[in-house]
Amino acid sequence: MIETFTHPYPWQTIDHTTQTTGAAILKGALPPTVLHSLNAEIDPYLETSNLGLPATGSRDYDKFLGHNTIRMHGLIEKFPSSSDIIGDTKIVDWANRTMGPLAGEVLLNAGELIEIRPGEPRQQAHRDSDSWPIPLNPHPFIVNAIYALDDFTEENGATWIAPDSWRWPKEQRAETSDYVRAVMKRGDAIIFRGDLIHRGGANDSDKPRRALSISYCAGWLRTVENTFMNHSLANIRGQSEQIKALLGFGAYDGQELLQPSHCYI
Ligand SMILES: O=C(O)CCC(=O)C(=O)O
Ligand SMILES: [Fe+2]
Repeated sequence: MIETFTHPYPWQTIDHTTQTTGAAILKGALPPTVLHSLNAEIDPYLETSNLGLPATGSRDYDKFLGHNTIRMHGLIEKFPSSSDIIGDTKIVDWANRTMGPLAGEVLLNAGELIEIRPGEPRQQAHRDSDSWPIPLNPHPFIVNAIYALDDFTEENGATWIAPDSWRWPKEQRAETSDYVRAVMKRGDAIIFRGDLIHRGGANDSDKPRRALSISYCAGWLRTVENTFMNHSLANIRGQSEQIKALLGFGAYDGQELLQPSHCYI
């Protein structure tokens, strides 16, 4: 079971849980109004745009991303309601505390819409920290928040999570019995260390499973999403200082959290 927390969130306990077993579910992480407006922005976009099906040039990476899975970045530009989620102070503060000893300043690693469509098999098990060739560490250098925009069920692809697996040797694989499933109501979120083994589930239902995956990483890492190129300057200029800093529009001093005055646009 993944420890589950309700409002008002007891952050000291949540910090301890995510630091140790590695994951926690936050009930009602998204206010209903935000959930509603975000889905209302995504629906027409998916109907009218080129669906973001993978064509990376690597057959293995495309398989990892999923041939029946919509993935989109540049969320702030595409879906205005996503900026409140990406810049949500309580989650960004949690990311800072969790990675603090390693991270200095924290960046948005990737803001991703992940819509697993019917027929998608379960994803390859991985750690999000595998993006970089860095040994596992007592403190993570990436953390993730996956927000359920649809109910997550075992049938429609609720995320598989292997608690404690960040402590394992890097090459140790997770057995089926090592996993728990992030069954959640829409609006809930699972927050976890990015060095925890996990994977998206198979969607054996007849409806999509929609989520936002918002990951934050240490400021000294090369982010998976190229946030500079994925957002227009005109849009970024209108965003909060917190968002500008998270997207990397600031000087990196290696120690302190970026103060708003340091942002250079
Ligand atoms: O969609 C999910 O539940 C998890 C996806 C994931 O872990 C990933 O793509 O890195
Ligand atoms: Fe992942």
